[in-house]
Amino acid sequence: MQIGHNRKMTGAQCLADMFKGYGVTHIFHVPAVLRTTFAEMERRTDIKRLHVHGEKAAAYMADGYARASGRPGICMAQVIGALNLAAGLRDAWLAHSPVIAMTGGREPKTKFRKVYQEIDDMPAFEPVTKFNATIDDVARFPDMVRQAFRAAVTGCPGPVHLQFRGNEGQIDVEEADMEPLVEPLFARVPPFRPGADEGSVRAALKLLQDSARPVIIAGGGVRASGAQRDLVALAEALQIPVATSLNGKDAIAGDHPLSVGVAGTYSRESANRVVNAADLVCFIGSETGGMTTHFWAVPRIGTPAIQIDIDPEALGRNYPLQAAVNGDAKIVLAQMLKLADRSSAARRKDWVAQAQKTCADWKTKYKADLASNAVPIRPERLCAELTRHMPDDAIVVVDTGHAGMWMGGMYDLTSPNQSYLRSAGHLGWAFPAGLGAKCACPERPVVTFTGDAGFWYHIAEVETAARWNIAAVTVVNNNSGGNQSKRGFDRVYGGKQTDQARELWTFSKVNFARLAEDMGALGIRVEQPSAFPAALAQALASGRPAVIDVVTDIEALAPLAVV
Ligand SMILES: Cc1ncc(C[n+]2csc(CCOP(=O)(O)OP(=O)(O)O)c2C)c(N)n1
Ligand SMILES: [Mg+2]
Repeated sequence: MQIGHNRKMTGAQCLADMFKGYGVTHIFHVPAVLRTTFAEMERRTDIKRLHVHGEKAAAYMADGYARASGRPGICMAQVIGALNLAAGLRDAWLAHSPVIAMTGGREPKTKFRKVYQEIDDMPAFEPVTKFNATIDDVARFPDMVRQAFRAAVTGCPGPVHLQFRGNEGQIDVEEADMEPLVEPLFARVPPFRPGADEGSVRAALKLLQDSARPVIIAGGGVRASGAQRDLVALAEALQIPVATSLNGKDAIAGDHPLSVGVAGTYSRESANRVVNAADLVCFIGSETGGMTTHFWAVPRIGTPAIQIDIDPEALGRNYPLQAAVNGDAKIVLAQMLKLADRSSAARRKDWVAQAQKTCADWKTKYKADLASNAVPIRPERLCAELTRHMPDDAIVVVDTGHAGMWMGGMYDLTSPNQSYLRSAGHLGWAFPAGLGAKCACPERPVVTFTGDAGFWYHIAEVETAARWNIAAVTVVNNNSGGNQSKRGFDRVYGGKQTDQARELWTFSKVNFARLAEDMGALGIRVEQPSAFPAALAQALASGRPAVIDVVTDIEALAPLAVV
């Protein structure tokens, strides 16, 4: 690109200036990669360069950073760590999170000659990136970095990968005439807010207004668009119950009278019952994937459906549509609200009462578990305590497996200011992602919920959190095993496991509070349910990274999805 302000500079200087221009505040990496760039960053910027204990954790931190802030998260690895980094992009890919991964690569002069530590890494990045490119000439730094940011945040966001020539990206020492121009438009999600064609908006609205039993299923696209309040405003205006996907859990507070909970597999019974009793389903910013729909049983294929999405290819993928609306969720919801016929809400009075009764029935069914004083602690009680004591502006970060099931089903957000980020399937994602979220939003409390198996994955990053004083609070649901696996092993052993079978899913009992203390964090062990609120308050007030090790019941199994 000819832009007229070129000057001779090194790739390292150019890249450091571009990071600064895009507002990058943190880079998560395992050395040695782009060393000269790191030296230039130190001279030219205030960017924090977090040296962490593994490339996968670096990618998860960048992912948590990106999901919490909407700004691309940056992670880096040298050539030998590249596929560890690629593995860490898989969750970002599944969750549409704008992560930019940078790796060292190959020299044209020596490739295919069995260079130490080297393989062709590029194919491994293909399935987990929107844009996967090599930089072989230093003069390409400016346009390729701009393209990386542009690709990461536009349309449906997602990860990108840039491979720099040289196993450690030594191309950054070379000089060229360059302009470190940045495009602030592409420094965050969403860069554009396209409105929808008015005909499609009117068609969707008419279907909702005419319907007696509609339900909205709000997905992560609502968060990406910052459309939570617009969604609630439309639901209130037309009196439509709102279920969410697990990824979209923070689209509406759990205590809102129209909220019915998370639908799908890691879900709440009331949400699935309401969705399956609906005569019209309106998906907003949702992939309509297997997790959200319990593998297309909630709602059943054939249920009349409407879909609103920024990505035209998502429209109608799994449910034939009566109306397809392509646009940014916030703008489309505003368009709908402007045209909405509020008088049609009266038509849905009985339906809303039915949905609220379904929610009340759920609460009655789980009342005893949510209030249980049992020791070891019941996870339901832990979730209820988190609902009661979560700060108003917290970012809640949740792992997968039982952690996703317990928190998806039993925990409620109580304020529109709270955010909820969840693993898109990878065990071990939440702890480093929570650290990344805290780096992105240091002024907000971050509370991560993980099982012990999930915490073990990246436990070394407690030391990173202590070294950089990343004051995220991590709650470990510690049952000394991966007990989500229990049901599956019960099944294969014909209902009753042998003693040996437990070797396949249990661990030794470890006190994570003590380990955390040894690594320089605050560690608190909780064995009585009544002790949890004070532990959480102490952890949040400490201003230090904190691990609350909660000893829970290994026999407690999360309820399965109802159809
Ligand atoms: C990368 C990865 N590997 C394996 C799994 C399968 N998996 C899901 S939950 C789980 C065990 C979870 O154990 P823990 O975190 O202790 O939670 P618990 O079920 O005990 O509450 C496993 C192995 C996964 N989701 N991700
Ligand atoms: Mg466990």
